[in-house]
Amino acid sequence: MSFRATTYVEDVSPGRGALAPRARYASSDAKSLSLNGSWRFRLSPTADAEDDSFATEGYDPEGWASVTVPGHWVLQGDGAFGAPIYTNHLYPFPVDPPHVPTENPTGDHLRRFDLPGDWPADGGATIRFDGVESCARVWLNGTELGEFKGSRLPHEFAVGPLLRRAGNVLAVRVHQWSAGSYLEDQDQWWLPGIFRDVTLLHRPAGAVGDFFVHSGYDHGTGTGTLRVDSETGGRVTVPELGLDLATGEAVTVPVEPWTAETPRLYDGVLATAGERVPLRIGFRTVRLEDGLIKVNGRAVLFKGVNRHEWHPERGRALDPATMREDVLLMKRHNLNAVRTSHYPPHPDFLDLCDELGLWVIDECDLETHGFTEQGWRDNPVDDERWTPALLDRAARMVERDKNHPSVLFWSLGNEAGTGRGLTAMAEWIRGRDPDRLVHYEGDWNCRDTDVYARMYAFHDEVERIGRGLDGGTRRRRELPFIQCEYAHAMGNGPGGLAEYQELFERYERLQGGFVWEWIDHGIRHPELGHAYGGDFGEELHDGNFVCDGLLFPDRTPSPGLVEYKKVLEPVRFEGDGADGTVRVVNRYDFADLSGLALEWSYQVDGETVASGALSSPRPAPGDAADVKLPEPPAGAPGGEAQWTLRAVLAEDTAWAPKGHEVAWAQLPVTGRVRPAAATGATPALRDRVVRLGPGSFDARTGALLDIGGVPVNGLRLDVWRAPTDNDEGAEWQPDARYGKLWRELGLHRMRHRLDAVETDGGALTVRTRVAPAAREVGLGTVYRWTSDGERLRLTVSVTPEGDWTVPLPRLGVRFGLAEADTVRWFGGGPGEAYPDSRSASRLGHWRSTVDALQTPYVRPQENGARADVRWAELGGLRIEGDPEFWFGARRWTSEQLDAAGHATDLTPGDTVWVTLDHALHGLGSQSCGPGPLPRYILWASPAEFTFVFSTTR
Ligand code: IPT
Repeated sequence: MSFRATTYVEDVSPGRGALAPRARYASSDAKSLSLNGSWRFRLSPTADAEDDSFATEGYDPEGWASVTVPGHWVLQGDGAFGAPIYTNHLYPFPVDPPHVPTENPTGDHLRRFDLPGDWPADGGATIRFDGVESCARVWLNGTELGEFKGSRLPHEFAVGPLLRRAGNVLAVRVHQWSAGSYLEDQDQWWLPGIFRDVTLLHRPAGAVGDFFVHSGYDHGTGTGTLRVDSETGGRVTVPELGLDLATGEAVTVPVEPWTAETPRLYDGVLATAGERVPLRIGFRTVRLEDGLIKVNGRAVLFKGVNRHEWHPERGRALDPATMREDVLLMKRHNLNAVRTSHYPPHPDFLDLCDELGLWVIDECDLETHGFTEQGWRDNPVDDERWTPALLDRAARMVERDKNHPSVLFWSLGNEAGTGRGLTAMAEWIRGRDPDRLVHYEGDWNCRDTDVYARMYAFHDEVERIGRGLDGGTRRRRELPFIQCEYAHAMGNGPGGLAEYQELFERYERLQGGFVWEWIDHGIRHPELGHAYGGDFGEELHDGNFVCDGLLFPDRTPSPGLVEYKKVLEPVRFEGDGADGTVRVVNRYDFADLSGLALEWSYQVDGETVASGALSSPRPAPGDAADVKLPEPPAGAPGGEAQWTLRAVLAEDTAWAPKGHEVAWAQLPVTGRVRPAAATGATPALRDRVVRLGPGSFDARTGALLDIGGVPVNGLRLDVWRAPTDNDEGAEWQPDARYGKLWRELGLHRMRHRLDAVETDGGALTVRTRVAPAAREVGLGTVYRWTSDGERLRLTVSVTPEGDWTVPLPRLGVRFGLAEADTVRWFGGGPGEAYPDSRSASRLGHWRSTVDALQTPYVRPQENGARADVRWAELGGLRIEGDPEFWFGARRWTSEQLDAAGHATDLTPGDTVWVTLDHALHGLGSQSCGPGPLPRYILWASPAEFTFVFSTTR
């Protein structure tokens, strides 16, 4: 019998022929054969273009290409197999469910395999597909096995009688678009293909089928209760606990509990007549109690992130090393939770979460966001015809992942509106697994959920929710709150993390949040560096909205992740450096501080002059201990002094080596030493040049020419920055979007009018007005230069004129240097900082190159500022600030940075452009959340700031 492709492709049912879903496990003794590797491949433009003959026995795939499985064909073949498409929520095809376009790229895949010599002759076998996007039809040795949808969910087929010793051929036809695509409208690249493992599994007679490990923890008695339900019976042993019990039988014994902070696993074995299966048992109980999410009796605070699976070359086909790297990076950055946005991850990822310790919200592969364009009309989640498909998805997730202690929540999906189908999913899940909680954000009435979840709620609303003043249904009022997405990490940002964390810590009802998102989905590209939406000629796309992660596509942590790590620190040092006492606060939910070594050091002007171990009592979770600091080292030089306190790992752990820094703080002892005045010299005019100490100036324009022979180009007031994604803001934002308003006002094309150059007594004074064409607003700007003969001092006075209703991007000066490579500074570092993202900036003596000061945001934008700089040296100049300033240096101008679309558009010029800023506008996260909080908005107001220049050569 044969099918017209469209009958199953556009069928709303989940599929046909697959086995019932079951737990995922790796057998100790049953054989398996990976079918990953090189497969023969033929791409057709439509679902029915080619007949099914490729699946018949003896078919010769002569002339076919090859692809690597797991993989996405659009990311292979150098463009020969089509291209990726990026849309946020728009369906890239006409919305007419369940129909899909005639242009439906279809990949026929063939894989020959022989059984290994030791493959047993008896028993059965299955073939498991861990992920195929979006719809597949499967044949083995000419016999059709069935077809399925549900891209990021496993599907298994019984193949026993069809298998041969040698010359097996597995044929898989994969369609990019199917009815399933309507359920998979996540904000990500559309990437067809067999992108997760394909495995042949031997099923010995009497093998384990499905099983469910129940392993709760009673914090009152310190005991765990183990019961393993198995459809095929068998015995369970846990040698470490001396347990040997039948499946279905429950025992209670003293145990150490599993938590994300203390991921204690007990090895066990489930043995049936035909198979032994290793178990990794974590005892823990999660409950909604007193309006709080409690694990093992304690309320937890989620320090989380949303993780899409991403690799810049392989897309969502992740290798084990990359998955491990993700978990290690999360642990090393003080994260304790992950939401698997927006689909169940590769199953190995959850093993890593169990082993290394992360709380997990496991999310179903479901999003119908594009229906928002039509007011959610015809939304599949509210249409009974689709309910079987939704239930199938829920079951495939729960059954596969139910034995992971790390999973606390089942999430129904993301951005799918509301509807009966979601309720049906929640009901099925509760029936199957009453021991976990249900999450879904899309229904603010919380009809089906155990937590009130929101995304991108602004700080003030989060505070209202924390105080219980947000109203809502009775159900909602009884529930704890999490931000399942917040702090949109697109481009430079997010700003405002510290303020969110303060709220989460202050109000019990607020149980934390999950930053959006883990990694930029940039695709490695030979000409562009990393590609984003539109770079493959898509007719509809959402640009670089797909690059909104805490990691760059190559997994380098962005400054946003460094900031988040600081904000999440599980140990706080609070106190007064001058007074010499410090309070050590344990902010873990479960762990004591015995795994950490505490250290102190003492710096003068950024140089460490003494250090040692800090002996401190080890406060219990939630407690604090007061510790006396040592006496400041005798004979320390005078200068700006501070204590630095650190908590580092005392021993190697599974996720970081001994010495890894977990937390730190700096406590000032004495204030900063301000630069001495530089006055006394008198300006002298010769040959149209004014000389003042080491400086020379054009006598007519007052422009600075050089300092002690170091040419200085175009020093002047600067207010422009290349707008960040968060400056630009999302179109739907209700509040002012300053990036747009700045450009409308013309802040990127300020004109500098010279009003006067005066030499009076000991100063050269240059009076100007800085303003954009067509507007009445301006900045009266006076540059006053003085010198003591050695050093040259500039005081800039700025007086806003007119009605400034829009803040300034920055306020400072910029100038060009002909040569500069190494930069040294005393101030905040080592990384970039902005007013509302500066927690991780630590005061010290730093050194970098100009190139290394740049932060490589996938779409170039303002970056690289260093905070609190006392002095900086580069290109033969030393610059001291009074007050401290924001420092930046780059080989292109802000205007060039602004014009660039990709990193490769930036070509270094001959000049290093230096910015010395008195103030910067905050970052916020308006690309999908709030703009900067009011205190970080840089309103134009009268300002005066000073720099003292000297030469270092
Ligand atoms: C929210 C989505 O859940 C997420 O997938 C992603 O698109 C994120 O926004 C933005 O990057 S939905 C948004 C309309 C709040």
